[in-house]
Amino acid sequence: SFFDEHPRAGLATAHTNIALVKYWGKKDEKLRLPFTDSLSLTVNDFYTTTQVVVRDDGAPRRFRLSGQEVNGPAAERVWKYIERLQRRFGVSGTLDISTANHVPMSAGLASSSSAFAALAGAFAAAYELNVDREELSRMARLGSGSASRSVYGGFSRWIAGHDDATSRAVALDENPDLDIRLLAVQVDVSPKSVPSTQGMRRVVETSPYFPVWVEQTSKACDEMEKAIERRDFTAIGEIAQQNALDMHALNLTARPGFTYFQPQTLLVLQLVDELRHNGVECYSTMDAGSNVKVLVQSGNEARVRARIYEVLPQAPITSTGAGSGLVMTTL
Ligand code: 2P0
Repeated sequence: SFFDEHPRAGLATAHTNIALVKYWGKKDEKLRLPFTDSLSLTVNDFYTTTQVVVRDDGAPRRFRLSGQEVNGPAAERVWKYIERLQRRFGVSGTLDISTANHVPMSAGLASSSSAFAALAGAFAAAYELNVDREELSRMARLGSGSASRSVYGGFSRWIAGHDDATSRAVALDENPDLDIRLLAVQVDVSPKSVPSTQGMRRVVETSPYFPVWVEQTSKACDEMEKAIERRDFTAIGEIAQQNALDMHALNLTARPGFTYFQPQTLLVLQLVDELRHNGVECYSTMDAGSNVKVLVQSGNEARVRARIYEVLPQAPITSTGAGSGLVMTTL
């Protein structure tokens, strides 16, 4: 019948998340078990949609990004990940994967969190796996650590755990009743100097300050969770900004030290502090790159944008709010 011939297929959409308390260091690289919990906000405007088709007609496997076939290291990472999931769930078949990232280049945001969450979701939908969201989070984690948190909307917390079964994210507040916006300020377009996997490995292996980072970040997670419960924007911003500064300070203490800062990065960080001191409440955070994300409430967004534009008119600014979790469909 048509249904027997029709290949199994799954479709999923996941949004990018921005860590408010960062994941920066793996205890186990293969299983992607982190040293600490981390906590993030899933955003609305940046997302990945992925379709997985399972074929058994002898056609070669294929991975397309925005319609273009991808080969090389990026594709290898995807296929290694897929083979791992197939072994884990005891399923087989040649896959045809097509994916589209709706993450504007101008936002300067990494898309691996939405990419691996969407891929995990599309895989589960294609094979009609009977998995709950914590299991989907574990599956996403194996692709990219931060992807574990993109299974959920709003605020979520990745519980470090101690093995594959216990390391997964949980939802804290998927639909927060809190005015919070995120402005992504792109100060530099060049690819990041140190890929995050390598950067975190270097601090784990060489920084004498790494144990302090672990201790401070664990504390920051607990404080951040309470701040979210109280809907306390000020505390959320203060904790997020300090944790990002801690992470970037840690990188300088690796042997050899490294930094994601570019000259204009500092300029934006200073502008955010200046705005806040002048009564326009906003906070900065940064990931494994030179771009700055600004946390602000909607009433202050225009003032923040205007000031950054005044000083850095060439820096694109993209803004977004809280977004929803992984959505998946079996086709
Ligand atoms: C985070 N970042 O919590 C941190 C903060 C960047 C800085 O997770 O090695 O792509 O694939 O597990 O998730 C970026 O690293 O790393 C990241 P892998 P991932 O969002």
